[in-house]
Amino acid sequence: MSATDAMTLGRLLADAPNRWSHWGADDEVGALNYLTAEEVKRGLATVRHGRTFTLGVPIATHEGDAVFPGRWPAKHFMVADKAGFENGHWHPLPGGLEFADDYVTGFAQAGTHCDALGHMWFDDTLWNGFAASSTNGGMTKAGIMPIAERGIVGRGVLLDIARFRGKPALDRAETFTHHDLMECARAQGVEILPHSILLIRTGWVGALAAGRESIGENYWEPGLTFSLDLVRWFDEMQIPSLVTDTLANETTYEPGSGLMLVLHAALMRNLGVVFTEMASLDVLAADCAADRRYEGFYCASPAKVSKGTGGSANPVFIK
Ligand code: UVW
Repeated sequence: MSATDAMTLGRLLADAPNRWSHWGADDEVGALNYLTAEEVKRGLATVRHGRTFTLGVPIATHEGDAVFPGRWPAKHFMVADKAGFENGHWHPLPGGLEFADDYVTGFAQAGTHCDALGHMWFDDTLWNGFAASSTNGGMTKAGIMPIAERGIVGRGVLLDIARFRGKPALDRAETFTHHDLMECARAQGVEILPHSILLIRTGWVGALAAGRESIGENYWEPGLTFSLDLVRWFDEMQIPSLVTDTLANETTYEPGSGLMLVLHAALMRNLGVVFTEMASLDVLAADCAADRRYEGFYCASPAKVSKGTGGSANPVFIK
């Protein structure tokens, strides 16, 4: 194939649906517009027991957090602690109060996080047609703030693809499609409804944390893989948000073309689907397998990082 006929995202997605301008020229939250007050109440109505699951992974761990190649783990520093008071660096406040303070630094896209809709783009254009130059020096369009202000709240459906396939975790580069999601839902006895927030468990984050998988060279994680039908299905189902226990919410390369992170383009940039990556879903999945209930109230919001490309989150799922 010559350089001129090489496959590009523009060509691959030429006939794929696109929701730019659907919610107005200034929209920065995309498919979250599907999460109306009715959807919040629909999510609340799923709660039976009040069992609560927090879906964030630990960050700044002693072992080093799993991060996508090219990034590095969060770092945590103690700024004030008891030792600092003992060695005279710090002095008690009037009245005798002492304190511990710390400083955490790291990538917005490390640990469990939501991506801003403008986080990735091609052809110099972000979500909703905003110019890629609006990212210069900070996201002035489609950054994380509008998503953080709105929150991601509604009916969540867990699709445990790993358990469905009878394995603790999917393999490196193992893929699945929307047909697999629908079959998994059928097997679990749960319905994917329009506007459902999809939580997809592959077991990958758990496998990374346990050292059964590693980042290493030629990293290629399992996940959803692109097809035009899949993108149309997300659009027809009006899926507002996709949550996975992988670092990037999709398999790393599209097996047919070798293009990278195609769903970031097809779902995030073009449809405005909000991605939450690196969620911890193993404990929730075990509970769902035990009581055979795979729906619940999902509630998340990223940190309000001014002009940020993303923000850490600790989503909550209530059954
Ligand atoms: C990757 O880690 C590549 O995904 P994101 O940048 O969307 O977090």
